[in-house]
Amino acid sequence: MALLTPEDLENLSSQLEHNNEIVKRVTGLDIMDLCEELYGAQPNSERVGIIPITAGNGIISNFTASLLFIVNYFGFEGFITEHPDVTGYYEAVSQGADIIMMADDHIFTAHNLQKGAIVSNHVATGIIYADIASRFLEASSKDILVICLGRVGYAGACHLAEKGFNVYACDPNKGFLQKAVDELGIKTYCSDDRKKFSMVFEATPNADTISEGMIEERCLVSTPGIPCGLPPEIGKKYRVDLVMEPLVIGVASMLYSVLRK
Ligand code: PYL
Ligand code: MG
Repeated sequence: MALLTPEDLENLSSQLEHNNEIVKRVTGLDIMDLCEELYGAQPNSERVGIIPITAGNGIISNFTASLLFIVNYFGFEGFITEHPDVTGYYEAVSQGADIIMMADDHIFTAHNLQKGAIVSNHVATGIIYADIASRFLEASSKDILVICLGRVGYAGACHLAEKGFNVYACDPNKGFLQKAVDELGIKTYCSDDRKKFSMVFEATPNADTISEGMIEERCLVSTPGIPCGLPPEIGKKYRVDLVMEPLVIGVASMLYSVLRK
């Protein structure tokens, strides 16, 4: 998994405000309302213990501070433990954390100690970015394109299939694609189909994965991907709205997701 860099997390607040305006305009809901509708739950100042983890590549300098900003923005009561790792876990639970958040290089998780609910950033991010794409008010049909079926993309495709959308997907890994066809009933998309979409959920760690042949003149692209899969010149040539930021939307989804059992 590609790791965040401190540069990715700079001016998170302005990235949040920018994306919140777009989400509100293209779906009719801001991120907070969308999370409430998606998960049927509202925060109530639950205490969230954020634990720095030194495993693997170690601490990302502004990662836990970014989580603290996000947790408090969405109406929880966050705190960062003084110590990392196991000592930090003990500290968080001792200080009455309802929810624990921590990340090594493979899994970033939120665990509600009271409800027993647990979620990974991959799943929560896939679900919410796919859900944002599917709520495009100007969509021309219920056809939606999912680009890449990794841990994030597959979770999003699963959510969209459950919501009854006509999910088309592409992935270089034919095994991933076949699994999604067999398990989710999605359709495979290939560029020579010449089919165009007004809703695209992109979940790849690559740039320029979205080509002109894929999108309608008016289109919503929703992606947690770093770097951005939408080439800037295509975004300008067509009336494309882009919802993309590195961490906030995925973390909001994690937090709301564990409010229920
Ligand atoms: C959660 C992000 C989204 C994309 N890649 C994931 C990532 O960068 N994971 C690594 C997070 C490491 C955090 C470090 C710390 O500061 O506690 N262990
Ligand atoms: Mg995000």
